[in-house]
Amino acid sequence: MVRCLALFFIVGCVNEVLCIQGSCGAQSEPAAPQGAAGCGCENLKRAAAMEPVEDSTAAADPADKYSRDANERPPEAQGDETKIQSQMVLISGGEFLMGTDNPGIPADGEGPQRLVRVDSFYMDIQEVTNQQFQSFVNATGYISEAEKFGDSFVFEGILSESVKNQITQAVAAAPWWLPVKGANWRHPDGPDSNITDRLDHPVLHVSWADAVNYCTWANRRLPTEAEWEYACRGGLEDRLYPWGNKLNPKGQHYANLWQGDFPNHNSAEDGYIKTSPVMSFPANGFGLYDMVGNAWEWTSDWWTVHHTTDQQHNPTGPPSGTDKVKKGGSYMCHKSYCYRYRCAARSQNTPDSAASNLGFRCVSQGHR
Ligand SMILES: *[C@@H]1O[C@H](CO)[C@@H](O)[C@H](O)[C@H]1NC(C)=O
Ligand SMILES: *[C@@H]1O[C@H](CO)[C@@H](O)[C@H](O)[C@H]1NC(C)=O
Ligand SMILES: [Ca+2]
Ligand SMILES: [Ca+2]
Repeated sequence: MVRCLALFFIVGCVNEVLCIQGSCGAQSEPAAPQGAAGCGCENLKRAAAMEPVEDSTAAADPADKYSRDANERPPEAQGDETKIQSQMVLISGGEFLMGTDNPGIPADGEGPQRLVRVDSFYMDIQEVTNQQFQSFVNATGYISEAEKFGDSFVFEGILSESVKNQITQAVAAAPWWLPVKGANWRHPDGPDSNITDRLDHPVLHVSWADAVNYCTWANRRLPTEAEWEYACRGGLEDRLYPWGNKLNPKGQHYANLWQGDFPNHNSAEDGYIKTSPVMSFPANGFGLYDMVGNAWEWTSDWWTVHHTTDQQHNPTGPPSGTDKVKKGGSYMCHKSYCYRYRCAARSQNTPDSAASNLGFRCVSQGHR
């Protein structure tokens, strides 16, 4: 642990011990064709010893401090917020095959395929944007966990040279991730960046608690993994992607992913090197945008790689754990390192971690 704690972060992978030895990708999944299946582009976690210093109760009990009740505002202000909330679409409940028997990354617990039933719910058609998160922060004074910690993970490729030059130590196992002081949702590419020209992009650098607090404030909640995956599939059965099995049908891009050689060259054939404005690519059969790609999305489930094949109804994952499930992959995902832009794919982060490719969307039981 010592070496990683010195960085204040470790790069987590399926086997934490290997990460600490600084070679998680190569050792954790020697048989996987995707090489760094355990770490790839994604699994970041804060060292357990590092806790935010103030106001940890806010994260523990989101319903309390950041609920609408606790933040009464004049009706006209509430009207503005309602306008700025994402449109939602009804996802009619039903049965579906969750997971896959042909896992792209077996170590992630993508299988076995299993019959799952979910009740109807409403889902944001888009990832929560910077502007939406800003309206929440303006209304509540919420301070995100990355702001409390004072730093967050930023992909090296989007940092300015001046910021990069100030960072002497990268993470050995995944040198493209740098812990950057002053990186947070307001400064997604590091302290010298801002969100003024990307208010309609997904909010980034949000921890799991930040996401829960936002959804709670909006009278919504995070989706369970089962709800998220059911929604991702858009009514198709046993397909890789929300739109089918071909990554680029008719040569078209259906998601903001990485083209080129990860991590050195991003050819941006899909039009975007970093995040894209939400809804820049076609919706799936349920009218949902960017379910794969653009930003990873937090779910409410704790992480496990072991799943029952008994039929489940509204499964919510294990009762406890150390990591939360995230779904969908991001603009950094390429098949060579992160074949996780599939509906069955999954990955995890400690709830307090944040990064320049991780966001969320909300769901609710009732229409708004
Ligand atoms: C939040 O407040 C800032 C500062 O007053 C303002 O510039 C911004 O437009 C507000 N954002 C939203 C979404 O209301
Ligand atoms: C935001 O960043 C842009 C360049 O990306 C810069 O031109 C602008 O001045 C910045 N705005 C603020 C308020 O810092
Ligand atoms: Ca892209
Ligand atoms: Ca997404």
